Amino acid sequence: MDLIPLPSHTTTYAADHEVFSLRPETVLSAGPGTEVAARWLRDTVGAATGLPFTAGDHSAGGGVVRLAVDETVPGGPEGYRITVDPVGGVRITGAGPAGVFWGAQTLRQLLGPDAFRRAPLGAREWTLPACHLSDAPRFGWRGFMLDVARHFMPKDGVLRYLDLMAAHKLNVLHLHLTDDQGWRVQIRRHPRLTEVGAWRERTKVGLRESPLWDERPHGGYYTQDDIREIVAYAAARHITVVPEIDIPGHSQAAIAAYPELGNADVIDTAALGVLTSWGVNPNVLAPTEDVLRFYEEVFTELLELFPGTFFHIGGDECPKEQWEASPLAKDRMVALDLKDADELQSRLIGHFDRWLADRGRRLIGWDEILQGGIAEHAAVSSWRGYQGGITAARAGHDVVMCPESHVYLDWRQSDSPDEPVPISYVRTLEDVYRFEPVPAELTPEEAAHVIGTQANVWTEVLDSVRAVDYMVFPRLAAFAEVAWSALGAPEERDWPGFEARMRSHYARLDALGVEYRPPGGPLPWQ
Ligand code: TNX
Repeated sequence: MDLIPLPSHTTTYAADHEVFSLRPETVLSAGPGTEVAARWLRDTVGAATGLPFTAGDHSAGGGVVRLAVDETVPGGPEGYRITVDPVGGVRITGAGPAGVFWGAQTLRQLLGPDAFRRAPLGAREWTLPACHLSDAPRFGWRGFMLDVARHFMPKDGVLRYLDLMAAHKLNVLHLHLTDDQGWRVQIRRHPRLTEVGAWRERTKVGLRESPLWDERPHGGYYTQDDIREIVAYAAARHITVVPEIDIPGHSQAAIAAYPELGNADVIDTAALGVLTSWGVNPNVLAPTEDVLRFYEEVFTELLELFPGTFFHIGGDECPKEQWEASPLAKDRMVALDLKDADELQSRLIGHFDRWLADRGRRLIGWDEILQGGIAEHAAVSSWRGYQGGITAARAGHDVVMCPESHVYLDWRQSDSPDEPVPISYVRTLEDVYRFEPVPAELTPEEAAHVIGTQANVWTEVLDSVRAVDYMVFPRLAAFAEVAWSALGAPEERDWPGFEARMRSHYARLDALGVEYRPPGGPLPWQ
């Protein structure tokens, strides 16, 4: 069966290798609350198998695939059970609609790799092993962050990544929509953000000599309708999209579009273009009321597009030199009785924390938002190791653990000189498999604030879907298992067992068209 992620609760199988055969006459009985899962099964597994999955409660001899919500299924709203009976058919029961959907994902894995294609290879029998399986996730936030700012990923690529996330039972797509090098979402009130901010001249893609080194212009953005489509496509897979608008650092693309957003009393902001190099950048937003109003207008449009609770405001890597040199910023610090620029940043984040809370949303930011005092309702993405997350959890704030030490998927996968993207330290598939999101030093009450975990892929050197695939897979499969399954302490984990299951999983990824890093090392053209 080789399921990935590993079902976290008891699994029992019939010993005698009996199977249930899905047939054209097999009907799909979808109870209340199972519409999303039913549609996905019909559209996706239906396309791969050629089976019609006709709606109905009884079948003349073809058996039934029954979907139902039953709140007594254990493990929280995403828990589910599957029973495959050789005669009667399949029953997927979820504690809530999402549970049924994750059960449908498991069902596709039980059908074998060709169930992951978009059309049947030919007529064949589709069988499921007789089994009983019960499963539920460890974490409620199982995230994947895609940096679409450094290199734009066209809409189709994002939709495909939502499919890939669903196949791995990941449920939060964090879209890093803005950075120094690009602004990637249309804002009606401030059109220059994309007219100017979405395009840049000649950028070096490689960090040093690499096949990806190039100096082409680059650009692209999502219209508001594109975003509506992405969000709806995600919802049809029980995935929430969390937008990130990075402030007050990583904002040069916005300043290039509207120079008044920058520290015009210190530098000539009108001379700034969209940034064409990488790294931490001193050209940050001015900490003024006008800038707050501008971003309230931006966020107002985005709240209409993104219905999820969390809204990510970045907050990372904001050098304070310009604020320290700026008479305007200094006046503000004096007026507000602040002792330093960190407190000024904390004020700015605090403003949006309250602004979002007033609108029924919650702010999340990178762990730098702890500096100068963390805002009242804020949650933290802990990226500079575990420490930010530990501090936040101890102070009663929710945390998503995504330490660069383990789950930065832009980091190289081996020390081979043939690795196509030779950045930072080696993080192997096994390193990711042994990643533990909850630090041992937290008490159970503190640990309850670790609401989940996330793998992040930054795209400075990844300029295509192929390049992203290579860095993300197979490591995202290991991450998905860490996020979903109760695997125990890192040193106790069954790495050989995971590797063995991965052999079947590579066949699924092949059928999905994922260009993962092969276990034997990079291919000559990668
Ligand atoms: C740090 S992680 C960053 C990103 C870079 C990344 C490269 C974080 C919040 N900031 O801007 O892309 O390192 O690995």
